This record gives sequence, C-alpha cells and structure tokens, in this order.
Amino acid sequence: MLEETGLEYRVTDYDLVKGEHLRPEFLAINPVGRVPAIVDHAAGQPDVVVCGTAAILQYLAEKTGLLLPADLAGRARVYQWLGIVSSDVGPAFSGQFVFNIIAPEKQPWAMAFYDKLCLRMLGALESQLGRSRHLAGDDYTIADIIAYPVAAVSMKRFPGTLDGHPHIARWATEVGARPAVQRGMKIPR
Ligand SMILES: N[C@@H](CCC(=O)N[C@@H](CS)C(=O)NCC(=O)O)C(=O)O
Repeated sequence: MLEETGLEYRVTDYDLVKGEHLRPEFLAINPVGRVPAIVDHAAGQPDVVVCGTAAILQYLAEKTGLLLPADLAGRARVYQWLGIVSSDVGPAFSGQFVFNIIAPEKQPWAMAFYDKLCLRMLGALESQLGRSRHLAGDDYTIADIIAYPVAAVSMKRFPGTLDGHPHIARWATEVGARPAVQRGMKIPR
C-alpha cells in the first residue's frame, strides 16, 4: 500500500522468533504484539499509530484518497472483503500452519479441520473472482492488497499450487504484475 500510494516510509524489522515484537516498545504500538503496525509521523502532532493490516490499509486509503471507492456501497464491498481476509481467511491459514508445520505432535483431526477450512475460504475467493475482475468489483482496491499475499505466499504452502483455483490464479497474475506490488513484496529486504 505504501508503494502504491508513493508515501515515504521507513521499515523497522522485528524478529518474531527472538520475540522482539513482545518488547514494551512494540507493545506500546500494538497492544497485542503483532506485526504489521505503522506510525505516521506526517499526520501532524501527535503521531498517528495504527496496527493491524485492515485498519492500516483503510487509514492509508482515507489519508490519500486512493484505492477505496467514493460511493458507500462500493466501500462496503471493500470493507467486507477486508474483514473476510483478516478474520476468516488469515486465521484459517494460521491454524493450518500451526497444526501442519509447528505443532510438536501431529493431530490428524486438527490438520484435516484446518485444511478443509482453508479450502472453504479459498472457494469463497475463487467464486468471487469468477464474478468480478477484482475482489470488491471491477476496480483494484485495498481489498486486493490485503488478499494478494494469500495467493502469493499462503497458497504456495497450502494447497501448494493455484492450479485448482483458476480465477485466483488469473487475478494474482494481474495484481502481481503491478510494479508497486513487486516492490512491496520484497519488503523487508
Ligand atoms: N490480524 C492481524 C494478524 C497479524 C499476524 O498474525 N501477525 C503475525 C505475523 S504474520 C504476528 O505478528 N505473529 C506474532 C505473534 O503472534 O506472536 C493482521 O492482519 O494485522
């Protein structure tokens, strides 16, 4: 989003394995200690602090007047997909990762539960992208920005390919060709 808007920014890396995100300095920025978060030093005094992908995208879209429809119904469609990706698709993939990759003991029931949940979430994205060029309609918006890493990162791990989801694949190719997306996906370097 920062690349799309052309806003100036500086990246601060947090090593999650070392627990750097649980230090008091970061908990003051995000009380639940999760990345991403931003501090907008150009907002006037005091700085504006925003944490959580959906809230950050909405804040930056409102700040710049970019990538969010002007009409209320169009914005509602964007908010709906921001919510679905952050509170339904994201947690499904988190659970899938926890039970398939980092759980010390494999629990087949939990693994099957999260595999099925991920596929259900991908089915919803696939159907929607079969109906419209972008996630919230014809135009590219912050809904596409929040969803793109699902195709570019999460689906590469599970299900391992985009082959079973041709509409997601078509859309991911188009979004992934945007120069700003290509620059953004390299961050942190
Ligand atoms: N709803 C959050 C989820 C963010 C999230 O899960 N962040 C992970 C990394 S991708 C994190 O910071 N995990 C560290 C932890 O929970 O200790 C968002 O999208 O902003």
